[in-house]
Amino acid sequence: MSPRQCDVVVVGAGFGGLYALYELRALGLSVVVLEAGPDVGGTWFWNRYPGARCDVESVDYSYSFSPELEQEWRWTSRYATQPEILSYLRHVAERFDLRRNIQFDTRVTEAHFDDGTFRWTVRTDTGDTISSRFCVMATGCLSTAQVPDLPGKDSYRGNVYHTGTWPGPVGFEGQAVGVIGTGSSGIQVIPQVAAQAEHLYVFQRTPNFSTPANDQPLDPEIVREVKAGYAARRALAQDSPGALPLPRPTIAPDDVDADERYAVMERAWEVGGNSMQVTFKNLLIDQATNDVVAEFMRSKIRQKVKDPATAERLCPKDHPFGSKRVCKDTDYYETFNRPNVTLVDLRSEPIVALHQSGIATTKADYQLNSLVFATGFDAMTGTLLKIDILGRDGTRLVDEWDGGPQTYLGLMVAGFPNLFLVTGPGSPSVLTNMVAAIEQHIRWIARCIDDVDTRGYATIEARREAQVNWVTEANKVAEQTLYTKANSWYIGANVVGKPKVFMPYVGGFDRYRRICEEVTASGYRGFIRSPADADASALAHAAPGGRLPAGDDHGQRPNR
Ligand code: N01
Repeated sequence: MSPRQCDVVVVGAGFGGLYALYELRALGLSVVVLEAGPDVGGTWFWNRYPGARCDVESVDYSYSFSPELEQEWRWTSRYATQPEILSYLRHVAERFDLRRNIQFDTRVTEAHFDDGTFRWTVRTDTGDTISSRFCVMATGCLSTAQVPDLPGKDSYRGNVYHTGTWPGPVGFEGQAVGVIGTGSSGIQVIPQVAAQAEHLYVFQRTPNFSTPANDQPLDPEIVREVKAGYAARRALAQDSPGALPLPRPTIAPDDVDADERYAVMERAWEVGGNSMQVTFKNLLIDQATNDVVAEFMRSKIRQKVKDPATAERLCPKDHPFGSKRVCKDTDYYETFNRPNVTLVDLRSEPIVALHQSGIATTKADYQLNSLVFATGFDAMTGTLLKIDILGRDGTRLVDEWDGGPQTYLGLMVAGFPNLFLVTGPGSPSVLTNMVAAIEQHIRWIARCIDDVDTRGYATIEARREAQVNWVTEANKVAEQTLYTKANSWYIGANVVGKPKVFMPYVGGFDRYRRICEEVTASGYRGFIRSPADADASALAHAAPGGRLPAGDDHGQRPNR
């Protein structure tokens, strides 16, 4: 049977895939979206553990592409819960009639480029084969759950969960529960489990910094103000390093006296959320500045946690503030004041093994009915490398990235024509408001594909030299910061054997966005478009394998 044909295959139907479909379809392209899950949502579909909530304010963690959507959707709280974000994405799918081009329950297993036809052949675990001119990997940065290979892992007979692949509603009443991991997911799930379980054991390897989310219902008056000024709010975010409408810090700790220094941090603590990250300038560059904030954060932990020994074990001391994702919590530290919660410090009593009924450490044996892995993800590269991606001359992406991911702008990889990454390694992605980063990438990709077509090219790909320069530049910027002082997932440190490369671009969303715009304006500097003699006036239809005719169901099952 000959494969289905389309212009673009998009992999994933989360924030990235849905918006890619919307933009690309608007260009008259036939698009097929392949999604492993049974519904839209991507990361926000699977991370449905109790307490899952966004750590970017809901009014900002939302699409900006449709002013009508902005005005009609009503967020109910400062930080949206996972169910609310999923409802939003379902609404987007309905409102823009996106579902007709999405095939659910379909995991992409292979994507192979053919040098002769300039087409990608995409295969799935459902036996589908699709042939497309372009392939957009909207596979998410945090979509492959990471379970550590602990001794005896398979002998444990209790219930096992991972926060990133949560099965649906789960009850812990009357149970002894263990949670391994105290990152953003652990810090959110732990208070929820503690409220249900008979006893909760928190297995902590590294304490993290967490600021209060100070979540609250959104005041309708504030919502009205935000909606009236959305355009300006989005514009401010576009010109900020984190793609967020936050003020830029202007002072260093030494610019003010001790009282004012403390007051700056106290005000930020009261506001909560991301405020602590914009207290002082150069917070992630200057160690002395960072020490001031880190010590303030530790003092707050000591105030909140009644038992001094437990408080001390919860104080992060091995990495700068913000060099790992700063968590936002609701009652996390207070949870350790509950009589039914025990903090197990894996630095002083490492895990020896899991056994049939629990976990043995070097000091004790913990009997557990359920075990929750809040142990994170094979971030940024894991999901892409699980797909067998073959580029020009049969080059495998997994081999190209053997020493760590190499991209040009986090958008394309040399040797892989017409393959686009959405918020790939080498772009600001996870260091920013992801929705804004996704929108910026999708717009860039859509424009690029349109340019390729209208100018009569068949392919575009990154020049290897441009890629090498970009990777060098991204590494140089990272090395000037304190980010590289932490064993974080940003650097692949959480996955045994993963190359230690700082993956996101740390130079700021505003700067990065301008670089991307300059590249487009320069006629795609650093990219090769072929055939070299394509005429600027050539029609898209004249290109090899040119656009399929648009039709009502053209994205679903195109007829050629
Ligand atoms: O994962 P993590 P996450 N033995 O990698 C521990 C986003 N997110 O799912 O630090 C014992 O941060 C590990 O310990 P250590 C957000 O971007 C956002 O929590 O490696 N422990 C760590 O404590 C975030 O950064 C939201 O020593 C082990 C934990 O597991 C990203 O997702 C909510 C271990 C993993 O922390 C990932 O967060 C949730 C082992 N063998 C997630 N292996 C919001 O928007 C790992 N750990 C709020």
